[in-house]
Amino acid sequence: MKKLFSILMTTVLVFTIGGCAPRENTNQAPQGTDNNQTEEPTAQEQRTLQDIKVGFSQMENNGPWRIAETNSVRGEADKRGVQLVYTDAQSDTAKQVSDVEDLIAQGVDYIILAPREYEGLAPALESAKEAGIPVILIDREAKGDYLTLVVSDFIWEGQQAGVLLAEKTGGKANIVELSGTAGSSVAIDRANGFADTIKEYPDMKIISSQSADFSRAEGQKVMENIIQAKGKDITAVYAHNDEMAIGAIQALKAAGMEPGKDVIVISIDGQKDALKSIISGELFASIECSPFFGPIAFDIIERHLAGEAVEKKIINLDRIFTAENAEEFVDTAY
Ligand code: GYE
Repeated sequence: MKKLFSILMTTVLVFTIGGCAPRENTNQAPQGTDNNQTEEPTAQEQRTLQDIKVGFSQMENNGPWRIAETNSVRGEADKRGVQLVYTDAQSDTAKQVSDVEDLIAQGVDYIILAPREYEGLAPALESAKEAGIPVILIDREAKGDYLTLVVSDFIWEGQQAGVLLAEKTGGKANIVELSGTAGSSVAIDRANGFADTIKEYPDMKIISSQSADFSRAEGQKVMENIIQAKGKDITAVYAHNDEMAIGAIQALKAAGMEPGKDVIVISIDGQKDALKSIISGELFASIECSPFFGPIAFDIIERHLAGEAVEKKIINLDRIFTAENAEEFVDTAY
C-alpha cells in the first residue's frame, strides 16, 4: 500500500505556451501604435481583475461536487472583487452553447467554462474565438481553441481504480461499470484508464457497463436494473463518481447484497458522503478529483492580463482515499 501511495501522487504537468493579454474590448486601434504590432501594455493601461467582467458557464449545479466547484469559482470572484456573470446550463448541452453566446453578447472579457460534452461544446469555443474572448476550460475538456485547460488526470484516475480493485479482489471480479455523462471527456477517459488496467487481469471482467449520468438517483435506478439481470454474479462496482456509487450501494442493500463484503465498490471524487461510506465499510475507496478551480482560474486570468505566458494545460494534484486515511479527511471534505 505504501508503495502504491508514493506513485499515486500525480505531479503538476505544465506545458507552457506564449500568451499575451487581450486588447481592451474596443475596436479602436490604440493611438500612435502600429495595428499589426503587439505591444506590452504599460503599467498605467494594464487592466487588473477588478476592471474586468468574467463569465462563468457551469453545465449543471446538482450534487456536492458541482456545488463545491460553483462555490469555489463564485467565492474566489467575490474575494478578489471580480464582476462575475454566472450561468447554469441545467444539464443541457444546447443550453450551455447558448449560455456562452449570451456571455459573449454581454461583453465579458474572459469566460470560465465547465463544459458538459467534448464535441457538443465546440460551437461555444468557436464563438468565443471569433469574439476574441479567452476561455479557461475547467474540470472537463471541450473540442476547440482555448487559453488554458485545468483538469484532473482522468485516465490516471481510472487506472488507479483498476489497480486498487485488482489488489482488493485478488485480480478476480465481475464488475458493473456505472459511467458518467455520455460524450464527456471525463467519462471517456475514466472508462479507458480502467479498461486498460484490468486487461492485465484475465479474471477481471466488466459484465455490464451503463451510463448513470453522474447522478445518485440514476446510479440507484440503473444499478437496480442491472441487479435484476445479473444478481449474485456481481462482485464489484466501478462508478465514475461517488454520487453514482452511493446510489449503487443503496440498490445493493435494498436487494439484500452487502456492499464492502459481497460486492466491492470503488469510485472517484472524494466527497464527504463517500468518505463517510468508506469509514462505515461500504465504499472501498475513492480516487480524489478536486472541484476547487476558483483560485487557479483567477490566477490564470490575472497573469494573462499582466501579459505573462500561461500554461496550456494544468493537471490537478489528486490523492486517494481508503479506510487508511478517510477519517483524517472527512471533516474537511465537501
Ligand atoms: O467527477 C463528477 C461531476 O467533470 C470532473 O463531473 C467532473 C466530474 C466529477 O459531475 O462528480
